[in-house]
Amino acid sequence: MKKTSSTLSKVDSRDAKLSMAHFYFAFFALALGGLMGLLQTLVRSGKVNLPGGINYYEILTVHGIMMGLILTTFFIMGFQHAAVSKTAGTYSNAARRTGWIGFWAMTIGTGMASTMVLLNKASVLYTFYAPLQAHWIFYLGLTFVVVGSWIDGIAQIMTYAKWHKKNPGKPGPLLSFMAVVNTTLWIVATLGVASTVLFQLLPWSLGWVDRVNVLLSRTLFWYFGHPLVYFWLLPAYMCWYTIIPKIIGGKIFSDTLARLAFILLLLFSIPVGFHHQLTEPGIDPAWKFIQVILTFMVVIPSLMTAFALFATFERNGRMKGATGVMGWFRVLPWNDARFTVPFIGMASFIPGGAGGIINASNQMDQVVHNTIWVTGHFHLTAATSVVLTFFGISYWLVPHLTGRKLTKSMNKLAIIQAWIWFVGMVFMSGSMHFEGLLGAPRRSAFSTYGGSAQAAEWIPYQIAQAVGGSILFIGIILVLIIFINLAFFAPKGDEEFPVGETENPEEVAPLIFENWKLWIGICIVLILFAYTIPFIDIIKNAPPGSKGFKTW
Ligand code: HAS
Ligand code: CU
Repeated sequence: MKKTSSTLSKVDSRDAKLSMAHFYFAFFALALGGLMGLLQTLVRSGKVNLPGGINYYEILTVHGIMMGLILTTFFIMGFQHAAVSKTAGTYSNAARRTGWIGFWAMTIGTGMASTMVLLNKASVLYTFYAPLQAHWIFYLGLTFVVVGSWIDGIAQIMTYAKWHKKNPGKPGPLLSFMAVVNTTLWIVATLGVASTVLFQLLPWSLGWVDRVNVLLSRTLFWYFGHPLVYFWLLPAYMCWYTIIPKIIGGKIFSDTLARLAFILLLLFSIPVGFHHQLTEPGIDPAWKFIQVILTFMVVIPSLMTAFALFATFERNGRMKGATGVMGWFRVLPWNDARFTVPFIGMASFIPGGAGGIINASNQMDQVVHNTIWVTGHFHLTAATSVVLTFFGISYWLVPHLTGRKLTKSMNKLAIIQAWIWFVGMVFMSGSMHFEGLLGAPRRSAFSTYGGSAQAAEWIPYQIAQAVGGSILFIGIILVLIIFINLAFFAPKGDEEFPVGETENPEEVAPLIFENWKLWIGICIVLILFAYTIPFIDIIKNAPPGSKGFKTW
C-alpha cells in the first residue's frame, strides 16, 4: 500500500496503547458515574427510594468523583498524550514509561478512593469539604490520582522539550503547546488540593490531629477548584480551535490568538477561587471583590475564543459561497459526527458561560449560591460543552488509535447520541436552573426537605430532571456502545487525526509564548497577590483549637 501522509502521521502504536489505556478507564468511569446520576434524579423526584438503605450521599459522591474527577482526568491525559505524540513526535521510551507510571498511579489511587466511597466510608461528595470526614485511604487514593496525573503530564512536557531541542528558535506545534499549557495549569492548581489533603485532611482522618481549620481547607480546595474546571475546558478548546477547522474544511483563524487565549487562561484561572466562597464568612470582602474582578478577566479569553470560532465559521462559509448573516451555518457538515457532536457542546457554552457570569456577579450569586441552579450551570458547561466535545473527539480518535474506521452507521448513531444528550440536558439542566431560582437546595437528599411547604413548588422541576436524567442515561448507553464498537469491532482502516492549519501560512506565533519562566512567574505573582493576605487572615483568625501547626 502506498503510504499517504495521513498514514505516515499516525500516532505511534506504542503511544496509542498508552492513550487507549486512559480511555478504557475514562469510559468505565462514565458508565458507573452515569448509573449513579440516573439514580439521583430518580430519588430527587420523590418517586423512588434507594434499595437496601443505600445512602443518597454515597451515590452522589460516586457520581461526582467518577464524572468530575476520574472520567475527566483520564480522558484529558489520554487525549493530550495522543495530541502531543501526533504533533510533537513519537514519545521517547523514557517519556512513554513515565506516562505508564502516571497511568498506574492514577489507577491505583482511583481504586483506593472508590473502594472507600463504595463502602460508604467516604460519602463526602466530590468537594470533600471538612468537617465531613472520609477514611484516610480515600484521601491517600486521591493523592495518588493527583500525583499520577503530574507524572502523566511530565511525559508530555518531556516530549515537548525534545521537540524544542530539535527545532531551536521556533514556536512549538499549536496542539502540543496547548496541551502543555493545560498540564502547567493543572500542576499549579493541584498544589492547593494536595496541600489540604496532605497537611490537613489526611492527618486529621488518621487521628493525628483532632481539628482542622475548615476555612483554610475550603480555600485551598477552591484555589484548585476553579482551575479544575478550566483543566476540563481547555482540551475542549483544543478541539474547537485546531480540530474543528480541519473537519469543516476551513482554517484556524489565528494561531497567535489561540496561544494568547491559552496563556491568559493559565494566568487568570487560579487567583479566582473566592468566587466559589462569596457567601462564606471569614474572608475579607475587599479580597472577594478583587477576585471577582480577576474572574471577569478570565472571561476575556473565552470571549476571544467565541470570536475566533465565529470568524472560522464565517470565513469558511464565505469561501464556500455562503451569503447573509447566517449563511455560514448552512454549509457546515451536519452529517459528520466529528463536527456536529462538539458543535452542540460549543453552542451550549453560550448559555453555560452566561450562567457563569451570573454566578460570578456577587449580588446575583447571593440568589443562586448553594441552590440547584449551580448544578444546572455545571451540567451545561462540564456535562454538555466539555463532555460532548470529549465524545466528539473519541469518535475519531479511538478508531485512529485502534487502527479502525468510524463507519457510517456509527457516525449516524453518534449524531443521534448527541441530540439525545442535548434534549436530556435541556430538561435536566434547564429545570435545575428554574428550580434553583425558586430556592431549591443542591446536594440535599429529598428526605431532608421533601415534606416542606416549598418542596411542593419544586417537585414538577424535579420530575423534569428525572425525565432528563433518564434520557441522558440512554445517551450514556449509546456512547458506550459506540466506544466499544470503535475500540474492538469496527472494520480495520485508517481514521484521520484531523489537525487544522492557520489561515495565513506565513503566520509565525511570537516566541514570547514559549517564555515559560515569564508566564509561570506572572502566574505566581498573581496567586501571591490574590491569596497571601487572605491566607494570613484565615490562619491568624482561626477559631480556638484550630490554630497552629499541630491542628492544621
Ligand atoms: Fe462555573 C460554579 C463562574 C465557566 C464548572 N462552575 C461552578 C461549578 C462547576 C463549574 C463544576 O463565579 C460548581 C462547583 C461546586 O461544586 O460548587 N464559571 C464561572 C464563570 C465561567 C465559568 C465566570 N464553570 C465554567 C466552566 C465549567 C464550570 C467552563 C466547567 C467546564 N462557576 C462560576 C461561579 C461559580 C461556578 C461563580 C460558583 C457559584 C456558587 O455560588 O457556588 C466563565 O469562564 C464562562 C466564560 C464563557 C463564556 C462563553 C464563551 C462561548 C464560547 C462558545 C462560542 C460558540 C460558538 C458556536 C462559536 C463567556 C466560547 C455558535 C453556535 C451557534 C448556534 C450560534
Ligand atoms: Cu469557578
